[in-house]
Amino acid sequence: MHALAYLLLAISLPLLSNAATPDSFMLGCGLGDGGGEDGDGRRWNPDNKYLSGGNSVTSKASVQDPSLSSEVPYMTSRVFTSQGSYKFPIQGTKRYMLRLHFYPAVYSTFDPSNAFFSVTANDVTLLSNFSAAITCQALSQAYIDKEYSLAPLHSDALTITFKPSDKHHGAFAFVNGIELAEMPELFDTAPVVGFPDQTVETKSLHFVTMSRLNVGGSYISPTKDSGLSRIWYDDTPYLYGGGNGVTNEVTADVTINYKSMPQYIAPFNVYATSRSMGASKDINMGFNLTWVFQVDPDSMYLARLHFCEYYYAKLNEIVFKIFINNQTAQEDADIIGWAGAKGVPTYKDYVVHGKSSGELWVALHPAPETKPEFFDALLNGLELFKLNDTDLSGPNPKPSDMLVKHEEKERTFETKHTTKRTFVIGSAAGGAAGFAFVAALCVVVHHRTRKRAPGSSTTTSSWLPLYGNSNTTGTKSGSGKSVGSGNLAMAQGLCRYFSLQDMLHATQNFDESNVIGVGGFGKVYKGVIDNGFKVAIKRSNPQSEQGVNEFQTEIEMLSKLRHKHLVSLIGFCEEEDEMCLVYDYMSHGTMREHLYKGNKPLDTLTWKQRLEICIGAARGLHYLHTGAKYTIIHRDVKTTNILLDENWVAKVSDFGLSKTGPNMNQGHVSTVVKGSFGYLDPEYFRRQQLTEKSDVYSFGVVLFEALCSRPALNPSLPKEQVSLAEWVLYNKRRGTLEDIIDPNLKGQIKPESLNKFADAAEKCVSDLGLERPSMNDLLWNLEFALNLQESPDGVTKAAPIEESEFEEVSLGNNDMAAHYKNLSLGSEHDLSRESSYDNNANVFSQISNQKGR
Ligand SMILES: *[C@@H]1O[C@H](CO)[C@@H](O)[C@H](O)[C@H]1NC(C)=O
Ligand SMILES: *[C@@H]1O[C@H](CO)[C@@H](O)[C@H](O)[C@H]1NC(C)=O
Ligand SMILES: *[C@@H]1O[C@H](CO)[C@@H](O)[C@H](O)[C@H]1NC(C)=O
Ligand SMILES: *[C@@H]1O[C@H](CO)[C@@H](O)[C@H](O)[C@H]1NC(C)=O
Ligand SMILES: *[C@@H]1O[C@H](CO)[C@@H](O)[C@H](O)[C@H]1NC(C)=O
Ligand SMILES: CC(=O)N[C@H]1CO[C@H](CO)[C@@H](O)[C@@H]1O
Repeated sequence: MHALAYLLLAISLPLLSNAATPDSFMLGCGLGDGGGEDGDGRRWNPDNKYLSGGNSVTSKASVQDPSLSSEVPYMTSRVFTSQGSYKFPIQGTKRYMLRLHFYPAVYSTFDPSNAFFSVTANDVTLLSNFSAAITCQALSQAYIDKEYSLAPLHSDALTITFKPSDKHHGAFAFVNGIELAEMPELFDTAPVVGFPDQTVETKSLHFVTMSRLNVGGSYISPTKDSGLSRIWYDDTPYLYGGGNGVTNEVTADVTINYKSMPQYIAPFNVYATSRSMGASKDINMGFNLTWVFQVDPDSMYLARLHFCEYYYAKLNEIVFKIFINNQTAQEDADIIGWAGAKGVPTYKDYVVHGKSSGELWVALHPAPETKPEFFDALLNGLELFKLNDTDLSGPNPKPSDMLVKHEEKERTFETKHTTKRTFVIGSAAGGAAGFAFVAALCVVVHHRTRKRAPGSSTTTSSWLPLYGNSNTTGTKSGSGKSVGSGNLAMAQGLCRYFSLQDMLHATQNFDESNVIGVGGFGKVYKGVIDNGFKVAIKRSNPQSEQGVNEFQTEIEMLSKLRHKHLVSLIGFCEEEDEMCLVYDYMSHGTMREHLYKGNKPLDTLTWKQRLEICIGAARGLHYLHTGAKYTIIHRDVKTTNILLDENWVAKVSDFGLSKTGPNMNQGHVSTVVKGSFGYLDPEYFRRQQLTEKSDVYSFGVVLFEALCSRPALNPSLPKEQVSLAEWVLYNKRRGTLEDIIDPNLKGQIKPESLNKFADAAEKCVSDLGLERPSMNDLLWNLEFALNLQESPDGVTKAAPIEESEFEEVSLGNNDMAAHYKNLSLGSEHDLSRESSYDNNANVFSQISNQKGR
């Protein structure tokens, strides 16, 4: 049956590319003659030529939110004060892709909170009573893009009508950008989940995109799509619980071959990455690999699952079940059976009726009944569309109370200070500023293993089915999960919500024996949730009044930053004045505790392990610096903030953050000096200007620590030796570096590797930020040092990239975060309370010292 589908799709249709086909329009509404170009280099034309009737004005947005991906088309708009339309010539027998872009800013006298309107495309309702402002607020985004796929309209004109609501006084309509393009018919008859005999003819239905995910991979920009300018997002935010499985990437020896399937079904990168359950049969049998989406209640949805297998080549090696909304959609999914061979992409469509809860679940589980060779399940991509023949609209999502409260506070703040609203991320140089500092990231465990080889033990034992038999739902109201209609990506609820009961249970009523650290905000406990999953729980001091709003907002705002080398925030609890943050438990504790104890070097890590840890941490920092469209400066990079999981994978922790009235200048943030002595960038200290190079400096000190196994500052030593950075530089310049490296490493390090490493570390601690390498360059050098260490004769091959190659590509593009409003750092507020010098070091180190005892 699928072969047939492919054949149908294979009928060659013109691929859409930007304005390449005659039936393709990209209008920047309100753009002047000549149009403009967006950040991806795509051309947008003025809209007036297609306007047909209605009272409208064009207006420029009064402020440019820094998170806008580009000025065009968002900064100009067309505002309709009465019903108005655009009219496009189309072919009545073709399917069309329509995207509407909305940036709810103030346009001259028009306040976006008054924009309630409907949009129709001929007779199809796309939006009704739509508020872009409310939708964006609920999603913590600056702008919203809506994507529709319209079935043949049997008309030679498409009229898109904007109509201000008559229920709301002073309502108006606006739009910033319209993309319309003919598209190939991507859809066919699809089976209905739960009704074995039913199918739905989707060719005649209109679609609105709810989600489009590159499972196990990362953001794919419109220009990288296979001709349809779609955006594919990372799937991690949608994963349910801690049972995230493992991600896979196609290896060089496998070629992805589309065979007869047209490329426009999905781009190469979607099929080149996947997520599977892992290598352990027992663990896999115990949980479902699950994604949860917030959708409009009670509608009809099409889920398109994309698959491509690259490890197995035979039938019945992996067979799994697909559940949608807890109903069996497929008993025996065998990718090789569908595709015919490894490396061949394929996809499956399922239609499902949405629940009134507005949640849509997709889950995979091995199918033991078919006696497959391996018990695993796999997914490469997932698209979710809402279908209807007349009405695709849905209610506005409801912003959570905490966001609303927060914004009110912000507004008061703004009028007082007339500074632009931004949020601040920086490191928790100390816990002193309360929860705002530690709320950090809500990173769902993102575990990337390169290979899913049969029987391989590279997958970890910690992939317990976190939610398998959990009591908590993770979706309680109050956790900020209130997403409504057809937003293209950003579902909320990346963090799991825990009840106080859960926390009490996990920590045996906050038993003192479970305390593994103490910080300014309170204590850190070891805990166990879900029958055995270990976590670290930071509990606010119940007396502390600080940071309630910050705590909440930061979780909401920042929860989408995630990376294999950043410590994961699993969730939080807020109940009866208790606030807790639940982190992934790092069973090997801090990097520091494996390097030295007191002032005594420890012989726990080999040179290679140290290099790998440094490389991991460097990746984490690189991601912070470049992974989002803004730069996140950690501000407190040190060996106690680099934690190690059970596989010795390094993860950067303690992204403290604070919200404040910032002083953003070009490329730096001027702020109160924070950080830990011994690691502090002298330039930052002198000029009080923070750049990402300050992190590079601190990281240079971390590298020295890895090499010498001694603290960054040791006041008990003779004066010239107190500062590790100075002492290393002094010795390096004298050629006596060998004398001060950890004696345990002597004879272990190849000289080439040592030289490369030491040179790189030395550059990091250059006096001037400009002379320090970027995290990316540093990463390259560290990998090179590792390569030199590992190559048998000291002769090196090309620099090892493998994993990083892929991450590199994705990093610059991880746009999740780019949808947030700007982030910055520093606060006068912090000043009084901040004291993060090393006399407090034990306090600070304990914060992250999640020792496993
Ligand atoms: C599926 O089952 C889980 C656990 O029983 C439940 O929490 C969830 O709400 C169900 N999902 C749907 C969409 O019904
Ligand atoms: C997986 O999901 C299905 C459908 O909701 C459910 O019946 C099954 O019990 C789940 N399995 C596990 C191990 O959670
Ligand atoms: C289409 O939308 C209308 C209005 O929301 C609804 O009544 C109808 O049931 C929907 N049709 C399908 C097939 O979901
Ligand atoms: C329009 O949307 C707003 C905000 O979601 C809601 O409060 C209002 O009741 C809606 N009006 C209508 C007529 O549906
Ligand atoms: C589930 O929750 C109930 C009530 O909250 C509690 O009594 C029970 O012990 C919990 N079960 C588990 C396995 O945590
Ligand atoms: C801290 C930060 O990333 N600020 C950014 C805010 O947005 C502007 C405009 O995009 C950037 O230039 C800043 O770097």
